Amino acid sequence: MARVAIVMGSDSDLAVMAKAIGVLKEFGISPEVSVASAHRTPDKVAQFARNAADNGIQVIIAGAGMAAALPGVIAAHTTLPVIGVPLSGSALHGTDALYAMVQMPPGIPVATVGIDAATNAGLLAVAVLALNDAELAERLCDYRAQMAARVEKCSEELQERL
Ligand code: RP5
Repeated sequence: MARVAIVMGSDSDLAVMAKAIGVLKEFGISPEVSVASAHRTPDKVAQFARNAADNGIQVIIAGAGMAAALPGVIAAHTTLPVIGVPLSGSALHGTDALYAMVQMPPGIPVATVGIDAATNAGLLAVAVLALNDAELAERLCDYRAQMAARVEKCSEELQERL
């Protein structure tokens, strides 16, 4: 049973949202992935969100572009944590989606990551799950340590090149 659900407003969002799928898989988490639109398929979105907790979902990642209502509408129908990924493929380069997601009214929060920052959305979902999963928490610490080691290596190599 999937613990994380990834929803995107269109299949045109997949290229970016694949980064969230990829990082979750690095942690051994297979997300449930679907396309649903707050504007084009509103009933599907509401039904998905209302049933998500009963279906074993613990965190929802929702990516959308333009007037990106998707994560907010999902959050309106569930108390599960919702992570929003604003996507850039619009005339406003994702600032429209960013504002739509981050400016939620008090009471219905969406944890909004940066424009196209689907990797961070995946990592935030891992962090939420890690609260009740010691093995995952350890893997998250290892991930951070590896990242720090890569930065150190880059720094040393840069110094050698100068
Ligand atoms: C949004 O409109 C989707 O999330 C997508 O980012 C954007 C364009 O969708 P398509 O016209 O490519 O289906 O709802």
